[in-house]
Amino acid sequence: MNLGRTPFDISAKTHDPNAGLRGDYAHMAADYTVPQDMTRYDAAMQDRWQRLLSRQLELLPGRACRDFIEAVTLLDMKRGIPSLDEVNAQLTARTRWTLVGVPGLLPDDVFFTHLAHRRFPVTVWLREEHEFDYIVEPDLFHDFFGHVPMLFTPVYADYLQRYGEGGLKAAALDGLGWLARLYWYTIEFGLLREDGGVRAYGAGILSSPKELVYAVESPTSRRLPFDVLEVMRTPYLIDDVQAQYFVLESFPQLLDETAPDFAPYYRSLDAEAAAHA
Ligand code: HBI
Ligand code: FE
Repeated sequence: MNLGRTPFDISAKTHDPNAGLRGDYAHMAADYTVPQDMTRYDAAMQDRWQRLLSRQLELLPGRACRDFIEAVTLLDMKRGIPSLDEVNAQLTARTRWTLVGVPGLLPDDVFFTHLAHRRFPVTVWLREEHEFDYIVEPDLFHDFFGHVPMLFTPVYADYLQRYGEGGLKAAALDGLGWLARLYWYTIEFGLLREDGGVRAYGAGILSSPKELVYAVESPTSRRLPFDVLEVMRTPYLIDDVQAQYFVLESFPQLLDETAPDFAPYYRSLDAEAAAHA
């Protein structure tokens, strides 16, 4: 059952899959990649990058998971807007992932294909000043600061490739809506039990000043034990803090619980949804 738009289902916007998106899709390669032109980041953008970065770095201790903080230290993003090629030298050696520049959101099948080949798409443009606190589409800061550090964790890196492979299968089983929820509640808004508390590993949480505090510390945020089927049953909000979060006991749990083939999950979820229709 298609539950409607996945958060970034750009093909749903118009017949032209890239209409209404702000990136420059005119000069991309067949796989939607574009070169990252470091000369286009002017002084204002570099300054904005430093302010976005400083604000998040201050919030990380006690809220971001250990692996994320270790990778952020290694990446040393205060040197300025990172060059994907430079980071690839470290990343590829560590987990065989490669960062590729993209103009922005990609059609699901293109996105999944990159992940399935251990290529992470990173948006090459940075948000405008008026979007400092909130941006609808993922920009360079969300993608790089939020997503890239976790790619240095082998188990997470394997899960992300598995997710891409699963996405290509889900498309054939009409299970994209269910699978998008797994993406949302792990890769974007996942929490991990660590050091007797809860820490964030999801990019959407880690790149948001408000949500990083809310998800990890707020007494009103609901934190549920991670369960794949329960995650797939749970709709999500795109433009507000989440009504609930799912907490992993460990990263290996993520890999183990998503090892089975999801086709039976999709069938039972479709049946449940039909029964409640
Ligand atoms: N494209 N560049 C980019 N980044 C994403 O995070 C992304 C995407 N396309 C589709 C998508 N995410 C979601 O639909 C996932 O559920 C696949
Ligand atoms: Fe993201």
